[in-house]
Amino acid sequence: PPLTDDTLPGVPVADISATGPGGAPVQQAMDLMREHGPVFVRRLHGRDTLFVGDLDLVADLADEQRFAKHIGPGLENVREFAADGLFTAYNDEPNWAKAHDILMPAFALGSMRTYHPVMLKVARRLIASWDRDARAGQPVNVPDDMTRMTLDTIGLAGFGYDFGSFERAEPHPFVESMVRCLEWSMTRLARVPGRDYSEQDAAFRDDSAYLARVVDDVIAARTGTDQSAADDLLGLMLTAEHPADGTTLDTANIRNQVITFLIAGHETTSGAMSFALYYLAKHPTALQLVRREADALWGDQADPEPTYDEVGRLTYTRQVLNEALRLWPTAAVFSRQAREDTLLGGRIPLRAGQSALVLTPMLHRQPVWGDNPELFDPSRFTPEAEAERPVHAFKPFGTGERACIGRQFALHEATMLLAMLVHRYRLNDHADYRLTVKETLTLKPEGFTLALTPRTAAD
Ligand code: MNH
Repeated sequence: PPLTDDTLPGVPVADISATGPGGAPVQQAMDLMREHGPVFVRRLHGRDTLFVGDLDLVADLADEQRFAKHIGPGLENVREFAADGLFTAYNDEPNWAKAHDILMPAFALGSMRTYHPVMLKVARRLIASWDRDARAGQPVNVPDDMTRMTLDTIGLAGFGYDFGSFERAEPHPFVESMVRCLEWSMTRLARVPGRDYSEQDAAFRDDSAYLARVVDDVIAARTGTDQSAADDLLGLMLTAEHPADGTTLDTANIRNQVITFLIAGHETTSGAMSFALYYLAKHPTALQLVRREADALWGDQADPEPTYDEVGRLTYTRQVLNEALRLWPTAAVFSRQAREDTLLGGRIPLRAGQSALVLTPMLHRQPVWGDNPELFDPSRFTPEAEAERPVHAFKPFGTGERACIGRQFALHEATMLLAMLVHRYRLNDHADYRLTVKETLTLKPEGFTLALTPRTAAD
């Protein structure tokens, strides 16, 4: 039964049926939370969603004994094209634990050494493209190019497959189909009962069939070759045996995992790098500090060759990325469900199976972040500041055993690229850009462009 006022004493209800969630449901929920406080129920055509941003309540939801990941309506929609891949698998679906156990070693910090050369190679593609644009006096579209870069990186590093995104004027069709699938997943949540959506659904089925075809190509390019056992993600998926029972992943599940990694592995990371560049373009002091850090490693080398260990020394650059992920965590919500009847925060009664949606951007603006949470300030992420802050105050990668498996991958790729770009270019905010955040399940700064000039020795 839907939640009602009575079942959640003291929790305000915001009914949005008149307007619907619109094209920016995350930002709408942020506004509602500013209005109603850090826990509220959003009601849409009689369907209720409990939104939580309050630190103590989120800390409670992070208790793995009492709560677990919930596949809510949004992820049920994503399941239509990612099925039992890691991101959308149910907790008790055997393929979740199996794939998790098989793939975890590929995401341990040490494995990033293996991916480093590929990440660098793709970073150089981006730089070659930006050099051409800079010479032509042509501004660059930041989120588009970040997406080219992250898609090529996960394709090559994970699956030995080259999307060649920088050789295309338009995004790779895989990206366009994927974005439409994500948009379908999001807008399907806003449907008005009784209306006809068969056209949208037919277009969605075409797109998801296309994603599956691309992925079958990616897999076919590898099976039966001497590369099938290569030590990347696809190699593990095709050959690694589960430590407990010696079985391998089945073919259908491998396809679902490849779709999952191609999507999860690039959308969120490209958004995070785009927001970080946006803040750097607007904050000269932070930019200066990143530049100093990069210059300390690479001086005036025209084409530095960052090493794996150097990326670990880019600590301020990493702080910038964390601060961008604080203000705009690019996967902005995650859902938790009660394992048993319980009292959330000791006061909100939830029955077994009932769920709550953590609204991460608002968690990241709670009083624990000080009295000016909207201010971009990377010094919030010095080791000293982090040691003093409650652990659950920062959750851009989710929580518990279903937290992001690709976190180190994303952070390594993004930290290296940001430092390389700041080392090489002056970032001119030529259009005096005003932030508008585009939502397609993930978040991006829409239409953000920069004009670049190569740095000279005097800069
Ligand atoms: Mn990622 C889960 C955010 C980069 C692959 N990711 C999650 C979750 C969040 C998240 C939040 C948890 C969702 C939930 O609880 O329902 N991920 C991010 C962000 C970035 C990111 C903000 C970049 C910045 N993610 C990546 C990269 C990869 C990846 C890169 C792969 C290379 N993420 C995953 C997978 C899961 C996940 C796979 C699901 C893990 C599981 O449930 O076992």
